[in-house]
Amino acid sequence: MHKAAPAHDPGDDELEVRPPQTVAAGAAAVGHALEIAVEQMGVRRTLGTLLRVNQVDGFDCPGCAWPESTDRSHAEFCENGAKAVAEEATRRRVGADFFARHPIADLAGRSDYWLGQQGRLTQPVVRRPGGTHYEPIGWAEAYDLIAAELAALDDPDGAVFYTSGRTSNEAAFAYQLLVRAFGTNNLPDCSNMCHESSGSALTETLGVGKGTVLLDDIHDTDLILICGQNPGTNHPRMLTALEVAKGNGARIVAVNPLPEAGLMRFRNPQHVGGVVGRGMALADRFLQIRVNGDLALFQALGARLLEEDRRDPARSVLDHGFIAEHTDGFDAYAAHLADLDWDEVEAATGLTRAEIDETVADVLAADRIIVCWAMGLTQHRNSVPTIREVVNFLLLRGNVGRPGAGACPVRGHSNVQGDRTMGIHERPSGAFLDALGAEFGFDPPRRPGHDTVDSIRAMRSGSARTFLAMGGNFLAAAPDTDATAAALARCRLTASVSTKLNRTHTVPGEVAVILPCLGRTDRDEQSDGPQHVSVEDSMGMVHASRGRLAPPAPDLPSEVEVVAELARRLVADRTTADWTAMQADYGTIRDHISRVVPGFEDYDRRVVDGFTLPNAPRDHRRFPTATGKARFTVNPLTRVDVPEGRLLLQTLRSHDQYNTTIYGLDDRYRGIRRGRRVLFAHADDLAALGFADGDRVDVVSEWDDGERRAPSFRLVAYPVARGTCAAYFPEANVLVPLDSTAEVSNTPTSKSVVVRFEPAAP
Ligand SMILES: Nc1nc2c(c(=O)[nH]1)N[C@H]1C(S)=C(S)[C@@H](COP(=O)(O)OP(=O)(O)OC[C@H]3O[C@@H](n4cnc5c(=O)[nH]c(N)nc54)[C@H](O)[C@@H]3O)O[C@H]1N2
Ligand SMILES: Nc1nc2c(c(=O)[nH]1)N[C@H]1C(S)=C(S)[C@@H](COP(=O)(O)OP(=O)(O)OC[C@H]3O[C@@H](n4cnc5c(=O)[nH]c(N)nc54)[C@H](O)[C@@H]3O)O[C@H]1N2
Ligand SMILES: [Mo]
Repeated sequence: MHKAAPAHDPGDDELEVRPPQTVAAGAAAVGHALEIAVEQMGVRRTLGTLLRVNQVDGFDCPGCAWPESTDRSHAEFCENGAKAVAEEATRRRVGADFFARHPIADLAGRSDYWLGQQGRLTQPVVRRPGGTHYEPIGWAEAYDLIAAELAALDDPDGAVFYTSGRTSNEAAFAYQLLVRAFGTNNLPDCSNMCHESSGSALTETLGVGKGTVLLDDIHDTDLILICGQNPGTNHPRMLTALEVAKGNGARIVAVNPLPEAGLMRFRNPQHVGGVVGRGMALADRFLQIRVNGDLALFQALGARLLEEDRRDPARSVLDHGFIAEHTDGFDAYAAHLADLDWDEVEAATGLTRAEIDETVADVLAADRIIVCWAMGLTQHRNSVPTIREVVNFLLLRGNVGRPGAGACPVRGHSNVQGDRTMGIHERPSGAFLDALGAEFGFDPPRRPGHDTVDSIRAMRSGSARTFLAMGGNFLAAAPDTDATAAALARCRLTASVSTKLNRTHTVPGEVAVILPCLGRTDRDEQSDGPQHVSVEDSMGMVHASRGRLAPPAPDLPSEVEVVAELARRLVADRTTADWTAMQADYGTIRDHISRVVPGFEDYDRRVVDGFTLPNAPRDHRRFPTATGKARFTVNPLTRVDVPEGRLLLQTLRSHDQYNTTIYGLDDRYRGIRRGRRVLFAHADDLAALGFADGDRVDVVSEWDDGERRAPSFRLVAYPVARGTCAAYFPEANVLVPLDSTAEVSNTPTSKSVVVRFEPAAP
């Protein structure tokens, strides 16, 4: 039995608010996952796919980038992984008849949930100049059209090539080669909106823009700080690792403005005892920090450790041996923190001196410490300095480059880290370009390209006129939805390689093309036989992924094939690359990669069993920074100024979504059902502002260049940190100003937006 896709969205009056839950996962999670999976895939397909997620011979879960354990249980997936698989392996289809029935104006009026629920795209379509509908186009004609538009540009920098983080290593490598052979580094990607701040800060301070811990380190450590991350929803398999860590005696400190269910208590659905029962308390300490307070928190921890060290030099509070041998900048850092303004720390963090002192006691009791973080740290104006302070904190006690210790930025998309390793980067290193040019006999462009925000500016000003997306949903993911829509609409051509319909398709350029493609779960047959691809997880482990399902339409190309088709038309004679051979056998692409990207030697053979990429700080305490040492840095203590009568808004994910893909309208752990236009704020803040739970308000963001408005949100009194509030991404993206970005990384400040409320029009 298959239910049809929803014909309409539930109205606002169906929204239900209950008290938040305090335990994550357990039986409810398994039940909910199976319900969604069976609804989309049917029973047979559900069993056939879910048993293959993250197995050695199966496909990599298209959900998060959390690594697989080497002793994989049969059910190495989680509720939200199951939803991600169901979303892709659905039996619903979008064909030519669908586009005939729904003009673009109609699609533009639909919700993200409705668009995604229509099913897999099966046929290439085009919107011709002035057209009101997408209409069918042949594959060859579609490729010809895109190649001709690109070839007609007088400057290759007039094109923008976006990538989302699901693209495999093989497709990503081929894609960046196509783009650089074409002549530009305009390769913005979802990283620019995600962990760019982590990459920037870690590269500068440790010399490698990736984390320094492996799964075994998490399992066997003394203290884990989890900052700005909601693993119960976004990395559910991480809870299993935390459970192991706790079993081995680790303490966990959760740093979050919200008491997220997954941080507080966990019932592991993979154990019989976990399906029932009360589960295990995860966080030993909950620091309910104000939004944007983490820079101050880590400075405070650092200042207190320095003070303890001075008071009792015999106690080895700091690892002076490590500091002397492996770091520089310590004296300037210590001098800076000697003047720390504690009133400012309390104002920024909302934490008491006692809470900070108790955390320092946790730190002093721990020989090995890991700091994990995600978007709660990376999407603020001062995110790069914040993550530099995380590094300072780790360096003080030598918590880098030894077992059970280190920095753990927890990545989002399942291959976002791999895409960067493969060269999806608007500012590639000279060494990468040298190797690429030598391998393919050409001279890659050296000018830095546009990141995501700069791409929007370039399209808005008309200096970029062609937009091509390898996956993702640029319009809904980017900040300042109205500005981004205006930018896309100004383009001569917008083209998307996509598995599902999404908001980006509803704002076409003068000419717009949608090219459907295979996903992770689909079988990929090329002329040399069935192909597998490979991905890199959050901890630098690379492994193969092989889909097995019959594709949703017989002639759907893989992403590699789309790249090869365009390359043969556009750049055939510009490099020595043999695009037909690369498409026929992805092993050929892996052979190229093995000669261009360090750490991938003998890639094609080693990927069968999987391997871990080398990481100098982690493996050898070698720090390839500008000075050859790990670097202490000095960062001014800053925070967002929130005027009277305003709150600081962060935008976050519900439990039923994958970024802009909305699986369902519930957020079970936070007690929300059948609706997404909610705004969580503290009851006392609401009262002080003259509002109450249940009121409908317009949310207005205030920024240097004026105001932005998101109409009609229901206020929900919720235990968030005082002075702050939260709403869902992507509904709230319209409030994030395009020019409000992080220093250095240029990441939109999706977790720091100053807002006020106005009563909504009745
Ligand atoms: N099921 C599912 N899985 C996913 C995704 C998904 O949408 N759905 N998305 C994937 C992607 S691309 C990513 S990047 C990750 C995202 O994973 P997360 O970073 O966990 O996602 P967010 O919902 O943005 O949550 C941010 C968390 O930070 C907290 N926070 C907000 N501001 C601050 C702050 O100033 N300080 C601190 N300490 N905390 C703060 C919020 O309360 C929230 O708990 O998940 C990946 N996995
Ligand atoms: N306000 C606010 N904005 C944010 C964030 C936030 O926390 N707050 N988070 C940011 C973050 S962390 C990220 S990573 C970005 C996410 O930005 P994106 O990666 O651009 O967005 P997604 O929603 O993951 O993209 C979903 C679309 O990808 C396509 N797709 C799915 N699988 C495949 C595939 O295998 N191949 C191809 N070709 N297409 C596929 C489908 O068409 C689907 O509609 O959003 C950012 N935007
Ligand atoms: Mo992300």
